[in-house]
Amino acid sequence: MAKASTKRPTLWGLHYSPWTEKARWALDVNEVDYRYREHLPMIGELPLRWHTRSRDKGVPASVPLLLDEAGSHGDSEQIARRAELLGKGFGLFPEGGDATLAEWTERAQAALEHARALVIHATTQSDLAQIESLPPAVPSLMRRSMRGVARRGARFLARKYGADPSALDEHERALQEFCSALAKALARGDHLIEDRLSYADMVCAVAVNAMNPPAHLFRHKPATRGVWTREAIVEAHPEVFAWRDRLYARHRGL
Ligand SMILES: N[C@@H](CCC(=O)N[C@@H](CS)C(=O)NCC(=O)O)C(=O)O
Repeated sequence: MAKASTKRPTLWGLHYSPWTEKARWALDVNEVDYRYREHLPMIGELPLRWHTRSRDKGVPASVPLLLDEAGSHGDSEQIARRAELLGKGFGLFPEGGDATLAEWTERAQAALEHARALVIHATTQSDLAQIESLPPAVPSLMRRSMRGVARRGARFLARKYGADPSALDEHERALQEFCSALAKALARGDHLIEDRLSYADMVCAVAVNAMNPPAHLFRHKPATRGVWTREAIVEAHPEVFAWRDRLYARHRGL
């Protein structure tokens, strides 16, 4: 049972974003009762900046963003730690696991940034993915003519996060290296710290999602699934994707 709270927390996120997924997963395993709200890049930028106005200089306003009685928590790891306090205290940050956790958090964050650059590049090249990314409220007759809005959204994110969509080989190589290192670490067992699910497993699994989304994502958006899929990496590291699927089946109910 989640601990009682006077105000129900609200999580703002992007449902397909791996960063949002880290926060949701941590809130869910902790059985925190929260409301979810979908952020719209570009359009939601100003309110997002306002809610995260206490962030450090130079840090972009981003989701996931958790608003609760203690204030705003604007970073996925901060939210996961908060989830441990708000909820049942699952134990995502085991004592003695700090060094391993810091190492994988850093590697997974770098992998996510490389993956984001590739997704943005692929999105700008795919008319269909741009159409699929428009909000469902846009009527079908208008979707094709409005795909430029989605393309502007992708370029906006590239500028905001400093993604370099021209260094395609470098991004791909970095992702291959991340998967090789992860496969090596997982050869000892399914968990990176002790023999149980921790935040280190979560950050790596969501980084893997950014190279090949789990089955429940983009089910009816084949072009979007395509821009998020790195075929060569999926072929080179089937064990890593099989691990992600096992983790999701056992610990995410998906
Ligand atoms: N430090 C943040 C980074 C999150 C992040 O990069 N979020 C991006 C995901 S693409 C985002 O908010 N994009 C939407 C926007 O900037 O409007 C965390 O780990 O939570």
